[in-house]
Amino acid sequence: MAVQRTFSILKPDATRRNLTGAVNAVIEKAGLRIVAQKRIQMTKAQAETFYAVHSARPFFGELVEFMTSGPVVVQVLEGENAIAAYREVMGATNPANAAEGTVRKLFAESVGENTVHGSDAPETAAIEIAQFFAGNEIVG
Ligand code: YYY
Ligand code: MG
Repeated sequence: MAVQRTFSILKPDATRRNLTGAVNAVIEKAGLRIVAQKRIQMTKAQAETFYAVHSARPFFGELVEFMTSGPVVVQVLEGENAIAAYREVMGATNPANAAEGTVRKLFAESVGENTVHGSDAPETAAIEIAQFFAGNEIVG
C-alpha cells in the first residue's frame, strides 16, 4: 500500500478540553505524520457543506451546531494506508463501541461529541482536504 493522505478534524470537544496535544500524540505514535494543521472556527455553511452527506439524518442539525460550537483543528495526515490507519486510530463512531487505546475510547464523551473526524475513502479525503487546505499549505 502506497503513502496516502487523509483529512482529520480535532472537534470542538477536543479544543474545549485542551486535548489537541494529547490526540496528536496518539496520531503520531501510530506512525501518521501531521503534514498540515490549522485551528479555525468553522462557519455554519462550512459545516453544512462538509457533512452534506448526512443532511437528511435526524442528527444533522445537532452535528452542525456542535461542529460550530467552538474552534476545531483541521489537519492533513500522511502515512502508509493513512485513511484506514487513521480510522483504526480513531476507533468506532460511538465511543461505547471503540477499542481500547483508540482516540474515541480514550477521550470521546458521546457519539455526537466524539473528538475526531477522519475521511472514509480516497475520494472523500481529496474533497475534504481541498475544502480546507490550499496545496501550498501541505508540507510532506
Ligand atoms: O465517520 P464517523 O465520524 O465515524 O461517523 P459518520 O457515520 O460519518 O457520522 C458523522 C458524525 O455524525 C459522527 O462522527 C457523529 C455524528 N453522528 C451522530 O451524532 N449520531 C449518530 N447516530 C451518527 C453520527
Ligand atoms: Mg464519516
